[in-house]
Amino acid sequence: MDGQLHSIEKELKKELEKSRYEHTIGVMYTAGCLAMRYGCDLKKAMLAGLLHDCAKGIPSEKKLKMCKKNHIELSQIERENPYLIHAKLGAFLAREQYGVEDEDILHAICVHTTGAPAMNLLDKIIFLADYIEPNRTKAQNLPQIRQMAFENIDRAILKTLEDTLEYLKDSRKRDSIDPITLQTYEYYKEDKQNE
Ligand code: DGI
Ligand code: FE
Ligand code: FE
Repeated sequence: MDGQLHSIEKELKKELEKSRYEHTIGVMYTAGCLAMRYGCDLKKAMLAGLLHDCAKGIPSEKKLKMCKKNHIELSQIERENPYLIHAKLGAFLAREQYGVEDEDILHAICVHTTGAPAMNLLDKIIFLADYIEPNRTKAQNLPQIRQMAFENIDRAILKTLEDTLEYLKDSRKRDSIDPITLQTYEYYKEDKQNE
């Protein structure tokens, strides 16, 4: 295996809880498969998949402190829901701690939780791989979205966003939905209608 991937894997194994580490490896290989399907750079997809949750093990208070110290700007919704911060902070750590300089990889890590309107191919691959990797079991419609991911990536993104919003509306206060998640959903809904 690629030396960089291998050494980061070893580091993450120490940083993350076992189940989170297994999820991370699942995302790395699923991102690799999607990269093969859609003609994306395989190494970049695997590296972004491997590192996407690298900040997940940091306690909320520490995440907030690290963002302050490193001038990482947070939105209101991120301050209220600190678990959302692992995306932005993960991109920062991927650069500072794991030595990744590729801006595409850092961007894909940064937008992996909420998505973003007009995502590039690598962003889409990481967003979806995170949702469908084999260790995921809870989301509704997983078999359908897993198949769709390899047939029509934009349709799979739209379905994932739709289900995530529905889940968030059911389980939390409506105002804890990140406006970026809503904007992303609206963007891909429009996009499908114009097809
Ligand atoms: O870090 P992971 O658990 O692997 O996955 P993730 O980074 O996609 O985070 C998943 C959680 O993020 C899931 O519970 C749904 C939630 N999420 C996605 N969009 C939003 C959101 N949570 C809030 N509060 N607002 C959002 O817009
Ligand atoms: Fe995540
Ligand atoms: Fe994840």
